[in-house]
Amino acid sequence: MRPGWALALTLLLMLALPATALAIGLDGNFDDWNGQPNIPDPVGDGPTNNTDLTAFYWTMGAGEDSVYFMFERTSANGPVHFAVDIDCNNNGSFGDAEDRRVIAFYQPANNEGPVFVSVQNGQGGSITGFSGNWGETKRQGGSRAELGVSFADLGIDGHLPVNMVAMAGQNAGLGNTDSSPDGGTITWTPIPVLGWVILGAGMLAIIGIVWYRRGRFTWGATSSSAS
Ligand SMILES: [Ca+2]
Ligand SMILES: [Ca+2]
Ligand SMILES: [Ca+2]
Repeated sequence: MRPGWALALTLLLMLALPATALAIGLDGNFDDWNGQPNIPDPVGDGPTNNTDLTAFYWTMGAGEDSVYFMFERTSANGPVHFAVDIDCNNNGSFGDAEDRRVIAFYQPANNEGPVFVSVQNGQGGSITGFSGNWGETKRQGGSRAELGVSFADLGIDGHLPVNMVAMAGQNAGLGNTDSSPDGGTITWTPIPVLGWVILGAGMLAIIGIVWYRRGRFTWGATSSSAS
């Protein structure tokens, strides 16, 4: 392989690494979500203005032990229950004990955006709860809230695919919601094994190239001094 190619491959890997290590800060600031996986939802198809999802974002934590979600709705100031159902055992049902429903009760105020998270299993049993100032304030528009959940609380290790659907509803029971995607699910493997295999293969290729070039150089020097 020509040296230029090796350099190009190295640069490619350097570009790939920060993408997998990008960290989301739970701080009610949403610039860190730019470029993260997301699905937009139509404006105006929610039960009410307050419960009209406009986008759902998801990504993995930098420490590979948690996932982050971000919900966006139309600009509205009322309280709302955002939620994501996760088919953790990937069997097409959200109702198993292995599955999870993550509910974020978001109640924007003038100067803060409190988010109260409860994690339940697929049968409604409580797993854990926590809260933080992770949403926009009313003054900021009152439309976005972010949160993080550990793999441990989800009962997953991140290496197998899960199915997800996001919702926004007025009540904790989430009986009448705006769902995203409409009539489908998001399939996601938080830790993409194939990505790391490709990255590992790339690193091995570079090591091989360096070894080969150094070997040839030594051989060439020896050869020329001998002649
Ligand atoms: Ca943030
Ligand atoms: Ca919508
Ligand atoms: Ca399931």
